[in-house]
Amino acid sequence: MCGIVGAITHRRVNQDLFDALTIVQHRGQDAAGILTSDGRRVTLRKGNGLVRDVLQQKHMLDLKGKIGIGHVRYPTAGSDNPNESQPFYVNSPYGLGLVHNGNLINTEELTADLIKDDLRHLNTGSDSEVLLNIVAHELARVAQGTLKPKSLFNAMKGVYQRVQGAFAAILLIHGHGLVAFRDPHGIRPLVYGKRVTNKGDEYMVASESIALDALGFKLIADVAPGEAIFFEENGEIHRHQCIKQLEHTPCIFEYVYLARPDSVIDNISVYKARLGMGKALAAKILHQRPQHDIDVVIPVPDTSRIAALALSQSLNVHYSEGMVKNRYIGRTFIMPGQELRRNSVRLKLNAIRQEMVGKNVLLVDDSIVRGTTSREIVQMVRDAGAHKVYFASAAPKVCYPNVYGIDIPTQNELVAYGKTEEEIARLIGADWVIYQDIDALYAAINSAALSDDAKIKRFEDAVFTGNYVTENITPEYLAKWAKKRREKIKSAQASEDIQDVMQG
Ligand code: PCP
Repeated sequence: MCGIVGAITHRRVNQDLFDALTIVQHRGQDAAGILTSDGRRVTLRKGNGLVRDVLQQKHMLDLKGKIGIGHVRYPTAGSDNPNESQPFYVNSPYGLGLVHNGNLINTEELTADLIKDDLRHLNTGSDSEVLLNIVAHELARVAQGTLKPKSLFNAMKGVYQRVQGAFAAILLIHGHGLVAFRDPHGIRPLVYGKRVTNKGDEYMVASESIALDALGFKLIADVAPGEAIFFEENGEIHRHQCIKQLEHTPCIFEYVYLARPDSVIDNISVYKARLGMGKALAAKILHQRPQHDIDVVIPVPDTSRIAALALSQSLNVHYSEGMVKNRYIGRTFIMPGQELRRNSVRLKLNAIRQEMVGKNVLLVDDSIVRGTTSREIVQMVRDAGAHKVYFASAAPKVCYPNVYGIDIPTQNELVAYGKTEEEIARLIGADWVIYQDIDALYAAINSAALSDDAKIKRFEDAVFTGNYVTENITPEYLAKWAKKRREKIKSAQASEDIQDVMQG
């Protein structure tokens, strides 16, 4: 997952983009970038690092214009190449910039077509560069002078026919405006909103509604699956359903972990969904162990706090913030490399001895993925004097890779794959492990729908069920995917080793 933003304003847009990216920083800490257009020139600044580090004052001064897009990158295995950070830019037709969240699943075929048939050059291994070039090719097919909405949507139809997978994207067309578009399943989130000023209306598109809230934009709607919205520089907006909307299956992991709790995604409150997850988990605990001996419920901060609070209230058991998170350490799940993740757990979290000594502690986490965090924390809590350590996951067992842009790629890395709860408990050193059921997770999220028609029949939930919503995700595809990932990790490690030798 990544975070994307785009805006058209009546003043310099750079600060709004910077602020919005800072707000969606939790969606990616690896790289950041902004591209703006002032009608004459397109300016791009991007690189590896946090928003505040990549976009310093000197860079901000260069980012001129009232229209722009921005990106924060969440890394996937082995991708620390600053050239793969976004936005991407191509100069023809018009001058196009693109930011993309998600992952295409037919990148190989698209790459071959782009090179062989469309005679385009790709300079990185990024599927987002592929997406931009597909868009550029389709636009060039229809472009004649000033771009009219009809031609644009015609081109976008061509894009939708060629591209498969997950994509929420914002395109900047120099001299024309912004285009927001989202895959026909609506897997990754994308919203837009309006800010009224005395100079006229301003628009922002973003991965999460919180970016709009914080900057004074009023949420208008989610970009619909298969839709493209053209925000013209003159303030006109055109919406068009470019391809038949398939079953709307938003990513379930957004509600579990990825999104900030104060966001509303597809008209479902993330905060309320997490409260529901806690309540549902409490019900399962009471069902399995009506006579449980839990003395205290402690969340593994930050994401699980809300679920843990609801769980403790439902169980009527004391809630304690007995684990403290170092606010200067980021989200470890979205850090590249297993070694880095393991080391960061101890630096990130610490146990308050007085809250757990001699007690039966129920730790609550939003999810257990590789088990790195849970293993370290269980040990930490034991070292702090807990009598028994139980571990509850607000999500079901994560057993399958994600091919739509979240770094959960190979089964062997997943602690729950092929294991019972007892085996997992032994592996992470806990006295008892309990997971949410998938039906209960669905019910919890749907209970947070802000209207009846927002309820979702099927989520993109393959990490829990192994059922992929797009076609072509066969065992062969997944095996190839895993192989590619291993190769990428190897080559990234090799280049790190070379750097060590050179520096050493
Ligand atoms: C992540 C999540 C679980 C961890 C990682 C699961 O925490 O909340 O605690 O991953 P693992 O099983 O592979 O260790 P963070 O990324 O630190 O995010 P946050 O603080 O937002 O909960």
